[in-house]
Amino acid sequence: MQKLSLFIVCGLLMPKLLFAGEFYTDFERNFRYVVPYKHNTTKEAVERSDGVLTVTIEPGMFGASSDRSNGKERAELGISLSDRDVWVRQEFRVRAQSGFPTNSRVMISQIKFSDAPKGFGSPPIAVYMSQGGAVKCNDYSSGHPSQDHHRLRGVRLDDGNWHSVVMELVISDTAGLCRVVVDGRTMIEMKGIDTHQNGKDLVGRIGPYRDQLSVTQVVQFDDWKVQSYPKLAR
Ligand SMILES: [Ca+2]
Repeated sequence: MQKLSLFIVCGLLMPKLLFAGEFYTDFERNFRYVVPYKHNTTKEAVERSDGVLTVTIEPGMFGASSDRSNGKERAELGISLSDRDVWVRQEFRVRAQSGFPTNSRVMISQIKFSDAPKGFGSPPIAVYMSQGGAVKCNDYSSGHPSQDHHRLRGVRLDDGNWHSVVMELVISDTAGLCRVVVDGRTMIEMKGIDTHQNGKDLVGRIGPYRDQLSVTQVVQFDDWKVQSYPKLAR
């Protein structure tokens, strides 16, 4: 509570310096999101009913201009975050409905800067439903993305049950943090790293992004929450 009070006071004193934001939907009603690429495959892929978001990704859903030539397909939803924010948290519940298991790469969530410099396209944090579930953190300190990417242990994200995912990121050139917690267990954690992708707009994203496949995959989401706060407030 003390930290919260401090934050509110700081927010009043320095509203331009200290931006804080929070987005939440339980998918019971319509909500606003951004499509963080050119062609709106998302509109075609998403359906909201019974308080759950269902995303159906089909062959040929090329979202970004380069997807067709790069052999990628996607149907993502994004929440824009202030680039002044240094601490970002994205959480949701997710379950596989069909098209799994697969070893072909299927990302289901990432936090990413748009327009990152060439060679910096790999996001600082990502979660996959392929390989039974996997996580990734990137450290850019060497001048290129250096990743720790590994499969989840002790849980399968693609087993058809609901799973909770919490992604935390501190954006920093030297003191960054990347952490993913699944069903209450920390699956990856990197501290003191360079998480700054040096792009333009920071966006929290859910929805499949995959290497091109000939099968349809269905993934459901619920309780999507995105928060961003200045590090000082924590
Ligand atoms: Ca719900």
